[in-house]
Amino acid sequence: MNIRANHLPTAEIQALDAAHHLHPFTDGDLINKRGARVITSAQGVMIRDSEGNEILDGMSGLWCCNIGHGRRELADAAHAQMLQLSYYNTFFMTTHPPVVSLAEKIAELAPAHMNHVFFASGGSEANDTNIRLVRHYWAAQGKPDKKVIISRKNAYHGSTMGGASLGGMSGMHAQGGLPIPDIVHIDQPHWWAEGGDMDPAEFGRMRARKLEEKIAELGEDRVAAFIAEPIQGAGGVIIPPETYWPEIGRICRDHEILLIADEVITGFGRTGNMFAAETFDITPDIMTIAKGLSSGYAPIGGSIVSDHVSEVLNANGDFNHGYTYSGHPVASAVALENLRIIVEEGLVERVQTEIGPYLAERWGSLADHPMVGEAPICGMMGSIALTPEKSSRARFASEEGVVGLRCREICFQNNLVMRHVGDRMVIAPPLVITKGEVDLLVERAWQALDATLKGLKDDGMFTAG
Ligand code: PXG
Repeated sequence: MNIRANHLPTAEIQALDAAHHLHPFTDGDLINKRGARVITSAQGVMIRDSEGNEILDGMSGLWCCNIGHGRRELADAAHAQMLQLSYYNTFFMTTHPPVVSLAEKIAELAPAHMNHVFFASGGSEANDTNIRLVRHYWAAQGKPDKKVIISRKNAYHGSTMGGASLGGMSGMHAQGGLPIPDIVHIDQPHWWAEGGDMDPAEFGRMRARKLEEKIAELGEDRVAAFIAEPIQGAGGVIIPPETYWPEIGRICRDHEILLIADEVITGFGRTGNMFAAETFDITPDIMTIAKGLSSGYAPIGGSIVSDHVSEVLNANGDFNHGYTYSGHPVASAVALENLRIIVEEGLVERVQTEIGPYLAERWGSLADHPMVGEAPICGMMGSIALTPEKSSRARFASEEGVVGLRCREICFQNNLVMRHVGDRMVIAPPLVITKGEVDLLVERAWQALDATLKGLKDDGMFTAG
């Protein structure tokens, strides 16, 4: 790997970071005392820190680097586009070639009934667009009261006021006066944690019907849309029972509710199809995209909308909404090159037929570990539930997340990035990971589980709560 020594000594970077940089989702006092881990370069599925450690990136950065790190073609695309047209906007009757090509390509890859894209700089902004868009859609058809959006507890839809309101994370709602009005949350389809003695299929149907109950409670005339991730990502890679999505689809159709599939994580090959809508046979009216759209090489996201939605939008004057960077030319050119690589290198088929099944088999073997309750996986996103007692799916006596955090720290020391969500560990490696790298990932995960278990036993913490 060609690594340039382009940085100050680690301690100096950490001191500057502590002095001037506020981090997302981080305890500021803790990071400043301990010093941030400094990542200096990356190639393929490996990231490298300022101390020269080579770490396997089991999270594709933050669920985004689908084609792997460090591809020259994307750097070349950005370079060429910056020289040609570094910036121009898409407001007020203008457009430019890269955004047009990108929109055309996305329409080609999306389900047949979805042919228009409204661009944003990331997933949160795109979901803010969706809130305004679905309300405008119904208002334009004479139904201004049809504006409530139903989402789910433990969903993640971003960090803006709108995105975090759509999300169902109580810790986020607790800060900043959220959720904003007319967004409500129903229970999630998380069988392992909440299914009790119920059969998973029955539980899936029951949780889907929570949507129908909520629509009945509010009145159909007040509900604009339902939003959900096909697989909850930040919520812990929760793969719903297979009865869930068909029932959700029926309910949205029966009650004339728009269905927004938030594909920010699941899009662009992660589940073994271009979109998880295909994997779960969902027919969305809107899909949120970001992350894998550019594999994280440039900030870009958007909302793909179905033909009947775009027709209403286009027939009703100005949509008074947009971002300076909606369809940014450099981000568009980078995304287009990323999609070329995903398509021409057959990465989606690779996930479906080759590396996905291999990862599933190897990841599934972690379920044999004495501390693992389940190890579900779909394509290139998987999770493991940590438990002190497999048979009863028990939680630990310690506060939720304490064990998961310990395991994450041990993973990092063992040169593996695996994220924790409470006491669940999650992975979403780049789609280009090789079989040898999958073996390494699973080997390091197993070692980290062993070390976590030993530490818990030594500290008397391997007990159910
Ligand atoms: N929707 C979904 C489903 C996401 O996963 C967003 C929207 C927001 O996208 P932006 O680009 O605005 O971040 C996301 C983002 C985590 C984590 O800790 C997950 C995300 C972002 C940050 C952290 O798992 N997902």
